[in-house]
Amino acid sequence: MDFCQLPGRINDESAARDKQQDDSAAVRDRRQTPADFSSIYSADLLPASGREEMTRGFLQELVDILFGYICKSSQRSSKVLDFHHPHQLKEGLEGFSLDLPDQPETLEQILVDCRDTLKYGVSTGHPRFFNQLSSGLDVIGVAGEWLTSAANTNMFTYEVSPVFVLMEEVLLRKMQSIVGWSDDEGDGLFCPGGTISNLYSILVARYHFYPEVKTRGMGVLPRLALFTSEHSHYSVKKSAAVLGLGTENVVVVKCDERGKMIPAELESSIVAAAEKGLVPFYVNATAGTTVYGAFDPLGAIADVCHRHTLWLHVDAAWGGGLLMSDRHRMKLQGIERAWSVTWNPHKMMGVPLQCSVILVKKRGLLQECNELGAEYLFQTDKPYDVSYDTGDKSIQCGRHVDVFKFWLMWKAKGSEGFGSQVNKCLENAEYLYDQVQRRADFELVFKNKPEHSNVCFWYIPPSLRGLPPGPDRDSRLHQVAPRIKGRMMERGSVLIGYQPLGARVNFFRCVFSNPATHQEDIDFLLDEIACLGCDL
Ligand code: ABU
Repeated sequence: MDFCQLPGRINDESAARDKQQDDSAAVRDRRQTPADFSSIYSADLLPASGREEMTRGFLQELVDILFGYICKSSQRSSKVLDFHHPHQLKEGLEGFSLDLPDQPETLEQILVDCRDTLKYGVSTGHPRFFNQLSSGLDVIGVAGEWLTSAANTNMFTYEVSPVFVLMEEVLLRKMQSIVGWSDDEGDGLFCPGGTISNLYSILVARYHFYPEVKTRGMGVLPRLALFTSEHSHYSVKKSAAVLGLGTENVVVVKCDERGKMIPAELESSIVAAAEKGLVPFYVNATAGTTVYGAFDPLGAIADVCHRHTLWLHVDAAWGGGLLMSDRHRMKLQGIERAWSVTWNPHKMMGVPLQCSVILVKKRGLLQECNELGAEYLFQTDKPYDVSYDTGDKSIQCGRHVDVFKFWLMWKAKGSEGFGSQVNKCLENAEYLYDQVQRRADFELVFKNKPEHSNVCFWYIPPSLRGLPPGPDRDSRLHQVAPRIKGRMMERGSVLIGYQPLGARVNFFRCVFSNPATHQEDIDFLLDEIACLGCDL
């Protein structure tokens, strides 16, 4: 494939900065004598007796690998990804094999495997990774995850996680107060991702209105209806399927051009559903939609929910981070009226995956809804306040410790640090918006300024520039983003997502959640897209 050259200015500046980092890494490397692990096995490490030094040496090697990866992830001259097709990775590459052996392999091989795993993965901390809502590589967050893994415990009881359980309480209280709930309301849980947090919201909403469903099952329910916007996350429908409510009973409410739910449409959908014999009970409003980054008008939606006595959930998985910014939190005005909120710190706040929270306004509801009181775990005669055995609020038994890395990052940055991080990402979005508007080879998907860090646009290759709007231009434009993306993955210089939406053919969605991204990366992105697509 005949790819054009990378823009010189960007390369020169990036290479000079990367060289400084390389130099200091080289000095550091020369000071270390590489250890020989070619005949050492995992059985030679702790807990084998007297193996403290061997274990320290091995972990030191691993730290060096991770440190090298972290340095490389921030270097603009390094690739975002070294793409291989699944069959290539399965077949094995230069000594990297996914196959599992019967006999133990040496620690030297184990270290090579660690290096290769990172090498063939995607560098989501790279300043030019724009593909996902969660990105970045926070050193304190990584340290928190290491510690969590070393602690290797379970969140279900205070007995085995005294510190982490209390940290969870502290973080949940803090987030509830930032949402705007009073001190005597609010409950919550850290969950394995935003989809599960949204699922919890439907589960507790159903239990709130029909508590007998827990014991008597679906037979006690009328045909329940849920409401969510056409731009909302698919997890609402998925949860309706999982919870036995049925995807057909999820009523999809119309949005305006900008992707915001129209409150009048919500109200008429509720009335229409009731007239058809359905029983409305739950509304999901989105604060920060996945593709457009739109904020539903929460106050007006709360008014509708109040009039019809419906549970209001706000999916702020993506937008919740903006609550940390004095400049942007007003975009979530009305969130305090929600009965439950999803907020994913692993997105806009840059906490390493995974870190998602469901907040429920009514205290005790999660416990009542989910508790089963397994006597082998949740004994009531333990020698401490067993209300801290929070595990029965969950639909899981074993639950990963997601809280520590987040708590540690909050300590390290303070609330203000998160606020500045959010501000910077939104400044980047405005910069991209301005650049796209300025350039003749790009077109915005909607004209309004970004509210969140999402910027949606098409690249218009030279062959399409003179074409009138219509089905011919649309069908050709639809093929542009996937073809550029394919080339981009081969080249590995940058990564951005694309999708169609409604009547709009495939377009790029750029999102910023990595504070390492600078304006030069945004210039690079646009130049690279233009370069990869100029012959289409
Ligand atoms: N839960 C949504 C994540 C989607 C994305 O990163 O684009």
